[in-house]
Amino acid sequence: MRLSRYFLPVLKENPSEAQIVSHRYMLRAGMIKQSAAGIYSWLPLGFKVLKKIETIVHEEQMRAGHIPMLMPTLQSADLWKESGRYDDYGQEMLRISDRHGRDMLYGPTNEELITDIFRSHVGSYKDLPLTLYHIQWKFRDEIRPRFGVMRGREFYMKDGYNFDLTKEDALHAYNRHLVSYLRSYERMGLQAIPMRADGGPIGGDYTHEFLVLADTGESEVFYDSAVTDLTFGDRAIDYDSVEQCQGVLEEFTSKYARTDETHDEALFNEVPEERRRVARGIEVGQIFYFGTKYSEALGANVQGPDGKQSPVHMGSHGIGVSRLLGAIIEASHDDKGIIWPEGVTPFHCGIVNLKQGDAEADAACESLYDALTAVGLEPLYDDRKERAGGKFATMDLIGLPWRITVGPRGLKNGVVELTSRRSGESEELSPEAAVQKIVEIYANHQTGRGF
Ligand code: P5A
Repeated sequence: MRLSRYFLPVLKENPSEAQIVSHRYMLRAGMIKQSAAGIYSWLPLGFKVLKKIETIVHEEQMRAGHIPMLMPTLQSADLWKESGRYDDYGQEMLRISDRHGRDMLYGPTNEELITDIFRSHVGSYKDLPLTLYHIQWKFRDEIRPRFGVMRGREFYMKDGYNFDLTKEDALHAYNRHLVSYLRSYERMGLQAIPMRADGGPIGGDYTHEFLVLADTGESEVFYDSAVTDLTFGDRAIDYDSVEQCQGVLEEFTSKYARTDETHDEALFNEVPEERRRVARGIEVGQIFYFGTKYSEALGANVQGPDGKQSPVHMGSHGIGVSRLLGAIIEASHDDKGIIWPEGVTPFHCGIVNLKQGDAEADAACESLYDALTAVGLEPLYDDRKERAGGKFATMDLIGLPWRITVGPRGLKNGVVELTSRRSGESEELSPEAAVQKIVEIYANHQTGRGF
């Protein structure tokens, strides 16, 4: 993409409404624009990162054997009246009536809708196990929408639902989700710690939230610092293996880590004092096992091998896809702007032309641009007639992890400069070597072209 042809409305001033750094940088980098309280338009740069995160979530869900689909944002109230949650959900639910006076709502979650789909089409244990998921906009009329996409009213969520014959099978699905979530967050450059939590309006008493530690997080958390040493890494996992998934769950959840809702001071005090931490975190996902809560209410039964009918065992599992942009920025920025992890960066690298209009510099930039594009990478080429300082400030603000700087002086010696956004370190390389290095950096990350 050439910056002269892109739509990147960066702001020079700090927007006064933004209280936390991620919100400030998302507005300043021209990623989002508020359209109403807690409701945002996703401008091209923000949309690109949103889609990268969404792609990682899809890839990891499908890798775990979960099946993608799409349900609508608007739902009929009937199913919610059947489950009893129409009244329970209270003012967080946006209620609408259509021209015929029928009660509708903008879905805050989809347990009822998916259970209805299941009961219409599945009646036998032979069709189990089954996990369906979608990534769709949700609406919760939060009393205090704030911090930009972090606590929105309209927000983008991955929500998955498992259907199993027995509690044991459903717990395997739960563990499978935990593993797939660990992998997803790590690909986004995040450490998200599973912590025992509360079921809230979704229900069930077996649930973990995934928290990214950050001072600006809305949740108070209590944990044994040993949990921050754990990483999933690139280990191979067989998602069908009950033992392997259970093993990962035990490894990642056996140490004390709880949100304030389930915090137990006596248990916490058993953690050696020097490892006890009280901190704040951003909830980027939550998994639930709630058994037959919805299947009983909606009559979603399956026939077992013995011919007997019983309500299907279920759980639901959510990732806050739009919230993740804020969480990643909270975890990865400096005073100049965002620092995108390679896995989610909107463009793989920036190209800064120090002397636009200089025939040699222009040609060198064009050839770098072509070489990177030819190997499937997406550069953002700042081809504007601007001073170098302004170009650097924009690149630093929007946070591309790598920048190639091209100027007549370097070209005389056959070199360009490759700079890491994270370390600030630069090295002089031939243009070919710079391309090669970027190719190597991204060899371990998803590289496909974004939107
Ligand atoms: C699990 C999937 C559920 O709704 N039903 C379907 C279950 N869980 S949840 O914890 O309530 O939400 C899942 C994740 O969505 C994100 N989230 C939000 N993101 C932005 N703004 C909001 N107002 C908001 N509310 C929830 C969180 O990341 C949460 O973990």
